[in-house]
Parts: sequence; structure tokens; C-alpha cells
Amino acid sequence: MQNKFKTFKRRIGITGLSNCGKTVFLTSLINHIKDHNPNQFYIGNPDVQLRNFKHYPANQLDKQFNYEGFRDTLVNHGLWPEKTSDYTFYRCSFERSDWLFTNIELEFFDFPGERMADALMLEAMDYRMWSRAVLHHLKNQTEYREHATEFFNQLAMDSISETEVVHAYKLALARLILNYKPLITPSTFLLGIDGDTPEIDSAEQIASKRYSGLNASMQFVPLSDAAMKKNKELAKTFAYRYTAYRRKVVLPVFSYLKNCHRLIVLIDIPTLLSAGNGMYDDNREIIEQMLDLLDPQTPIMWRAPKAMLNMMKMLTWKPGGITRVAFVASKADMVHPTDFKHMQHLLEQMVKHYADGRRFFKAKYVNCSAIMSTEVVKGSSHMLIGWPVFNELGESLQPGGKYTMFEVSKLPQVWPQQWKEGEYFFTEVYPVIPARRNCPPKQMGIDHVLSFLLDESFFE
Ligand SMILES: Nc1nc2c(ncn2[C@@H]2O[C@H](COP(=O)(O)OP(=O)(O)O)[C@@H](O)[C@H]2O)c(=O)[nH]1
Ligand SMILES: [Mg+2]
Repeated sequence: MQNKFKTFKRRIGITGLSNCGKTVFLTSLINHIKDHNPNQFYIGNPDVQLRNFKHYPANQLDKQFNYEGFRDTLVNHGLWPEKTSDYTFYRCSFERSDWLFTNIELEFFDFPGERMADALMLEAMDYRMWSRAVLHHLKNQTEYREHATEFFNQLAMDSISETEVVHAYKLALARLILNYKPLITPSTFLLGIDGDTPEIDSAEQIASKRYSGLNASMQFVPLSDAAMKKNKELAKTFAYRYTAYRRKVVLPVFSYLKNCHRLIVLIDIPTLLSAGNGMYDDNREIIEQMLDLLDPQTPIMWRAPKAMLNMMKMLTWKPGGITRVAFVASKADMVHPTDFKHMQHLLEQMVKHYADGRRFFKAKYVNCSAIMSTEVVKGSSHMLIGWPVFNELGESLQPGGKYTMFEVSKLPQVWPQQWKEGEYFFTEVYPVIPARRNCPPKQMGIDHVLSFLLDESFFE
């Protein structure tokens, strides 16, 4: 590191809905950078080697990405990593053999897409504006409205009871979760700051166990203008709790995100197909909202002065602003390889039209499997082999059991106009990962993503 003249320092956000594979993706990526084997992980061309890896503590000490712990869980327990925190950081430096004068330093920021549902709380949005926007959304979309009848009845009352209105709102949120609709706010109801998610249960049970706010005594829900007028004290209380939530949960994630230079957006196509079109719609909306929010309204051409500035003070962080986005179809090993082409098409159909209309970043579309955990059955186009997590009866199986053959759905060529939960089926498997610590797992596509993100034109 000492004998290089400059450092390529970039912040990279990794996002996607909870459970789409962010933690596994980053664990595998770090493993491949750290213990690089050019035969398994191409950067630019097969001769390029990554070396001199160093790990540094990230700025927020309580939000470190626990790479060693996650890898240990994978190898020694044969399990996928546990959820620990809603967002984390990982910072490292390394060199690539074809960059003679430049060292690389990256900070990864892994954060859940669900937080985008709180984007309404940004940009000078106060409690009243947030309430209006949420109620508008709830009222005008049938899939949302039908779950919120009791809540709207509560709002129409002359004197609103805090307990009842909070419970009615939470009941609506719980029903949305049970219908795979992740676009709900306050988003901690679905994904807590410790990374916790609700257990699958009745809507009543979920509503009584989760909070619509920071904690049990800091809950708030949206109130209509009329309801605020009639219930001034309650509106004041909710406004106070809203502000505390915004400061603690929303601002840290969004302000860091605005300073990122690259973004990796993971889209879990097997889960979207299994869950039905409601989840697809929400996931797309979440991605679009995020990119709208990140749009600096500055076409790439106008970034030249910034680029000059950056070249002059070569060792500081480049000014924030996302210039490259990798859209990743994750868990590709859950579909049959004969469907990889369709998988990539589905990914592009979902976001390309939107991304093409945004000129502030370059986009790439990649199928990825962070840890290839299945193999194909010779001669078949719909059978895979792996260690299933459940048997046909839905009972849990232990890791390290029998390698089993199972059938998976064929992917459609285009997203159907509508589809129901369970129409498509993919089998969850345990990870297959080498025990030797400097031997990274078999991957697909992550190297393309890293190559794309390390590349940069003058105007970026
Ligand atoms: N087959 C397969 N499953 C994966 C892969 N990556 C993630 N998964 C599955 O997706 C689950 C969630 O992954 P995780 O990285 O924790 O998701 P996060 O919530 O987005 O961080 C894991 O428990 C695995 O079941 C992969 O590369 N292949
Ligand atoms: Mg995670």
C-alpha cells in the first residue's frame, strides 16, 4: 500500500428486500477478494490478481459487518448467516496487479430495501405531510385499502383512542405483510433495527407483538387532517414520536446512502415468483423510489469539474453520488441453468426501462449466485441436486444430510400479467462451502459485478 501513489476509494451500497441475499453476497465477495483465485474470480482478464487484502474497522463500530462470524456459521454449522442488524459496514483495502500506481479502498454498506418505505419521511417531510402521503397511498390502492378498513373507521371517530387506532393501523400492516407487501411505514414494523422480522402468525398476533415506531411507548400512526383537528393532543404526541423515529432510523441510512458511489441492487427472482405479483409490484416501487431519491439531477457530463477536483486531491474520498448501479438477480443456483437466460430477461424487464430513463448512472444486469449450492441432474431441464432445508411435507431437515434430487419450476420468458402465491416453486437449500478458510465458495456473477464497480470513466 505504501508504494502506491493514489487510492481508489469508493463507497458501495448493497440493497434489496430482507432475505434477498445481501449478507451472503457480501460474505462471498469479501472471501473472494481476500483469498483471490483468478481461476475462479475474473477481474478484467484472467491474469489479474487481487492481493494485499487488509480489513479496517468501519466508522460506526456498533454496525460492523461480521464477516468472520458469517463465514464461520456457513462453514462450521452448515447454516446461512443469522440476521443481526438492519444495516452494517465493511471496510477493506487491496491491490489489483494491473493497477500499478493505485491502491483500492472500499467501504461496503449493506442496508435493507424495506427502509425505502420510510423515504416519505425525508426531505423536509413533517408528520402532517407524512400522514397525508401514507393515507393517500392506503386509500388509493385496492390491495392496501382492503386491509385498512378498521383503521379508516377509527380515524372517522370524533374522539380517537390511542391504543385502538395504533392497533387498527398495525393490524392493517400485519395483513399487508401476510400478503407479501413490504412497502409499509414505519418500516421497523416489518424489519426492526436489530434485523428482526415478524414470525409468521395471525395478523392479530403480529400486530400485538410488533411496534409502529421506535418501541412500545413511542408508537405513532398517520392521522388525517380532520382527525388531527379533533384530537390535538394525540396529534402532538404522534408528531413528537415521528420526529424521534425519523432521526434514529431514517436519517442515518439515507444520509450515508447519498454519499455512496456505487449501488448493488439485489432482486430475488425465485422469491418474487413464489410470492405472487403483489410483492413484485412493491419491490419495483421500492427500487424506483430509491433511485429517484439518489438522482442528483446532474447529468454525467456535468460531473467533469467534480472529477477534476477529485484528481487534484487524490487521497480523499470522492464526492458522493452514485454513478454505477449493478442490478443483480440473486440466488441463481435455485433455478435450473437452462433458465439463466430467462432469469436475466426477467431482471431486465423489471428495471431496465426505468433505469434507462435515468441518466445519472450506468447500469449492468447480472445473474449471481453468491454460494452455488446446487448441481444439475444430467439430462434433465428441471431437476437439481442439493441439501434441501425442508422435505416435501414442509418439515425441517438438518444440514449436512443426504444430497437430494428435487424439481424446480421453469421460469417464464416474461413476467406474467398476474400470478398467485405458490404458482412457482423453488427449493431452499443449505449452503455448500469449503471448510478451508482461504478457499472461497463456488460463485457465479459476483466477479462481473466487482469488475463493473471498479471501472470508472473520467466523467463519473
Ligand atoms: N441457494 C442459494 N440461497 C441463497 C444464496 N444467498 C442467499 N440465499 C438464501 O437466502 C437467505 C437470505 O440470505 P441473506 O444474505 O441473509 O439475506 P439478507 O437478508 O438480504 O441479508 C439465506 O438464508 C439463504 O437461504 C445463494 O447464493 N444461493
Ligand atoms: Mg442481511
